Amino acid sequence: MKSLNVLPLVILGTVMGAIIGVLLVVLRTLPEEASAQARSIDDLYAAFLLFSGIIFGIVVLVMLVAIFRFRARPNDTRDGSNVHGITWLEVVWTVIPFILVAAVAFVSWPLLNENNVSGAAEKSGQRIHITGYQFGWKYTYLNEDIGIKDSQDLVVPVNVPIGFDITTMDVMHSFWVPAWRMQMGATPAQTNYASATPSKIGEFEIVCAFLCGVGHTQMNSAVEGALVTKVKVVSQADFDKWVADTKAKAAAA
Ligand SMILES: [Cu+2]
Repeated sequence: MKSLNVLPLVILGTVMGAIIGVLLVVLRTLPEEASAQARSIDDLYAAFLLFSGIIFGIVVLVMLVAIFRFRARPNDTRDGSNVHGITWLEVVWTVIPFILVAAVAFVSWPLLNENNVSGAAEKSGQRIHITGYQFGWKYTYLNEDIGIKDSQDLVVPVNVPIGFDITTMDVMHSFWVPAWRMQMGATPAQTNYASATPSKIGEFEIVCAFLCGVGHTQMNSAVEGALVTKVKVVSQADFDKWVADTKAKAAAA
């Protein structure tokens, strides 16, 4: 029976995969980083890309060589031998993915905790309730001194931690601000929490990240004619002015 010498393939696959990984890290075209948390998320993403590239290199190289080496020759109509379980191999292919997935969790969990600024938002930032619906978002500002309800626009002050409570009136949606590297599902009959500290003044896309029905594309502010508007990050003075104007308009109506 033919065999395959796997070790050199693993070494070559690691090198090729590392090159692919580095290329992906260098060439990646992520949106600008517009929150205090974005940098650390991107660094983690780059590490995972490199890691995934290496696994990809090994798996694909071993697979391609095996496909070539064990291919059926013309006129060879024999069946393959009937292999019925190789315990050590099954243990290996269970333990290795377990270790990999656990390692990913071990590095992600502390970072997600560190990036959670809900507590700071509660003390000295803004708290905003987001309600998703088919097909848009409504924002209610929970800080008592603000009291804006069901706004169609999301305006927030720069460099202030913002805590979001997210829910939905109908189906599942997912509130995503790519430039903040923040995404959280909106689940019916449940409140989910997310937070971010916007670090750049400007307008940034808001995208619904779950396919939520025929109007799903309308929940992406990057789509022309979309109902959802971009989030506006402004200075504290401009934010105060927006709050005063919005309240005056509501009072007049
Ligand atoms: Cu949606």
